[in-house]
Amino acid sequence: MPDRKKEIDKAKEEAVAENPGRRKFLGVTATVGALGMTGATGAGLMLGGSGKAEARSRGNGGNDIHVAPGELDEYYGFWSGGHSGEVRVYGVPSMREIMRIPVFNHCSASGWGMTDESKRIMGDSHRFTNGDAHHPHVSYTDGSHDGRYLFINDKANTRVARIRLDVFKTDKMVTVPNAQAIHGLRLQKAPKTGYVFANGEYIIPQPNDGRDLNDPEKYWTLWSAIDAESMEVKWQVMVDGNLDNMDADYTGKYAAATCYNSEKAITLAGKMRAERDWVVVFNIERIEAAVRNGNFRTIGDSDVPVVDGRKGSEVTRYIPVPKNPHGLNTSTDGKYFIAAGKLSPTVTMIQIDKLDDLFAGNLSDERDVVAAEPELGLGPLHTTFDGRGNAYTTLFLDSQVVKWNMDRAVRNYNGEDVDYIIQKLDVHYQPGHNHATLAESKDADGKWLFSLNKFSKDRFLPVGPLHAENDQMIDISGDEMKLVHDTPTFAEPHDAVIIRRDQITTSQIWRRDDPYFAETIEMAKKDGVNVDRDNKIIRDGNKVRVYMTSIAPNFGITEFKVKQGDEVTVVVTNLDRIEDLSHGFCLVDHGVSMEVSPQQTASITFKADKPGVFWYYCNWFCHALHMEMGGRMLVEKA
Ligand code: CUK
Ligand code: CUA
Ligand code: CA
Repeated sequence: MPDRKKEIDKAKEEAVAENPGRRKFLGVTATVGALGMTGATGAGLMLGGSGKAEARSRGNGGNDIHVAPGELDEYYGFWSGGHSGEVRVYGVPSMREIMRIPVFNHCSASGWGMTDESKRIMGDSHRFTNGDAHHPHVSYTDGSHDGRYLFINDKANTRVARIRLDVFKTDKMVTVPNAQAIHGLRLQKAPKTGYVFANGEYIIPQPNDGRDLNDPEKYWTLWSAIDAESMEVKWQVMVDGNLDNMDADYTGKYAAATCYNSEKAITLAGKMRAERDWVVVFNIERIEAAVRNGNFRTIGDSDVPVVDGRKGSEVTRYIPVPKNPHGLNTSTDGKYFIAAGKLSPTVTMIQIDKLDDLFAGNLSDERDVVAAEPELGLGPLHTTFDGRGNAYTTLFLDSQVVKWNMDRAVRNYNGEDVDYIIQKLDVHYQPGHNHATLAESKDADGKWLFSLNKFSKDRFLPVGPLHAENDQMIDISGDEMKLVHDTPTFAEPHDAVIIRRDQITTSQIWRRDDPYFAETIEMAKKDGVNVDRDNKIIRDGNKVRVYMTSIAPNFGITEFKVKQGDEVTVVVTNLDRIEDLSHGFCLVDHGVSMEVSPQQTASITFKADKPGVFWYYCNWFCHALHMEMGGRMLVEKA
């Protein structure tokens, strides 16, 4: 593998040196995938003449949309799975689904939610089998993605999870106290992702212990900062109104969130009463200072410091914007927070370099930080960027994506007679988020744009009343946006993040000392078992621990006996070292199933509550004799 990667990188460098032009670079990049499979012959063939790569198939804007069998994609795309609770990994631009990462859901295949390792990670919230994952974001160093972690919110059960991008597994999960429904979630971009910021969406009594049930005036929500390494909630800020979406700046100093319910209403009509709601801006240094100086309270039985950030506080500012804003996106040049109007046809551009003055009290009005408020169309929800000064905003009601120029919008706002709208493209239908390649980092490259449309209607074969959604791929590398592909998706990607493949380094097999299963190995040690070698059954009262190895096509133990009522833990260690040689352990009629990938130790606990013979088998196809890989659990009648 490393040699192949070096070869690819070298070929890329040579290609760029020969063909600095954008189109040529794109063409060559796609051929580098082929080189990965064919080696030096491919290099000679494709890179020998600078023009040859041009012959490949292309999207209308100039981007190559064709990724041939065996070629690798240029980007990883992480799509949130909405109320399916998972994360999906696509290769971009092929839009081949490469992997699903279970997070807040439980997974029949991998055993996520069933295994002892996943239960430890999920903690108490393991009792929930659903989640609502909206906002996936990859960690940063200095405004660029560093490929260490992906973080995602759970609106349904108020959680935040972390996924390790070396193994593509969820490895931490935290339930956020004092909040209800984590919605907007973003990361500190610079100097690195120290904090994960999380919006509590709904306003609730504080503490929510039965007091003030029907007194919305006494409901509040909190904005939380979670330590990206420990995944502990470090501090929270109490705010007025609710919190919807958010983003952080590129300096590490500020973050901003939209609020659609400044009214503190509990009905739909009430939430639309005011002509203006607001964007709350958080001053992170000031919040940290308040925590340091003991200027906080705690709420209920949580010991997380809560700083008062309600109107008039020193740690926040409330910037009035047209009613019921939704998306909030930081432009990749670091200049603006852009809040989408939703009920207003405008977006509000907040000039980040004016925020120091706003907090210092040097501005007469909060609105003085508004650099422009361009009118874009009906139902603006979210904005993304191409790194060339243009922004792309979804128009939910118009079913369009509008491409507009930020600089010209500002000049227009200042009275110049200049048009800022470049193009409107129909999408199918009713887009929510959109997302361009690398567009949450300073490396935005303006190649591909995805419009995550909430309705597909007639775009796919009918499958009954419930329809797929439609994530449309748009080539934005040229002057014009061109629609190039429809991707049906199941409920319900809200958001996505797309990063270059070289920004992630994966492990092809597990490290034996991986913390993911260290506790299981610790347990084995206490039982005097070396899981790398031993096949042993330990009886401990009515608990039975069965330690077995697996090497294709054999389990180390093919028969074990327990008593009816015993609590059984099966620990399987896959001793195969070969890439892609995963085994599984499935015990029939017990709801027991798990993945055991190369060099992984996995463990699952269940009750042997029925007497009789129960077969277990390997459920990841591993060998010509995979069907034969199994054994029996013999359960004696109590
Ligand atoms: S939200 Cu769903 S379309 Cu959760 Cu970012 Cu706007
Ligand atoms: Cu081991 Cu299938
Ligand atoms: Ca409102």
